[in-house]
Amino acid sequence: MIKIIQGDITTLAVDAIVNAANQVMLGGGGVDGAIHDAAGDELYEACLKVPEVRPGVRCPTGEARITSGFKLPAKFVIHTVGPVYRDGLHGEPEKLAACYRNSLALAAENGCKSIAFPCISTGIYGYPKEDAAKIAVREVRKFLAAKNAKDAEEMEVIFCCFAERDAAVYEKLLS
Ligand code: AR6
Repeated sequence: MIKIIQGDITTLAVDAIVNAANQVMLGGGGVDGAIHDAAGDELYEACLKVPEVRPGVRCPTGEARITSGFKLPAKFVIHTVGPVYRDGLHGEPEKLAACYRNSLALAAENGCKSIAFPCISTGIYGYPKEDAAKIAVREVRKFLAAKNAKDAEEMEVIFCCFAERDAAVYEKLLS
């Protein structure tokens, strides 16, 4: 099932919320900052413990890592790193699609039945909102179709949009 919610992702009592993080994974601005603030210092400590794959990189662009949610109502935080948008011709669509796929796979592996996504890459990283939403919806639909075909188990996927106009973009795509 796919749902759209307009609001602050840190308030959602779901199994997992997704964080639009950066490769270092130690917090930042935007939704990343909000998630770290609400989860508390333990989230920072947990992120520090995620091994670096190379100096300064805990999570390469397009991949995902999971931690506990600590003070958040959500059980887990899935950290993923969206692409920085240049012109759409430098692998950005594939990288953004990978964020959704890898986050959903990690959620399923950890037994999550509900997951909420922010609009990854569409803030500081500058991805055009409509293009990003199309990729998000396509990947989630693909994942749910494959999952249901396999074990008939529904996962609730929420697109959590901070801004009303972002929610409107998703409403249009899902109608
Ligand atoms: N709940 C839901 N969505 C939110 C919230 C919130 N509390 N706060 C912001 N958004 P951004 P990015 C929306 O910039 O573009 C960080 O510094 C926001 O309106 O958070 O992937 C990281 O550390 C926008 O639609 O993430 C990285 O360095 C969406 O979240 C970099 O920013 C994503 O905006 C990642 O940039």
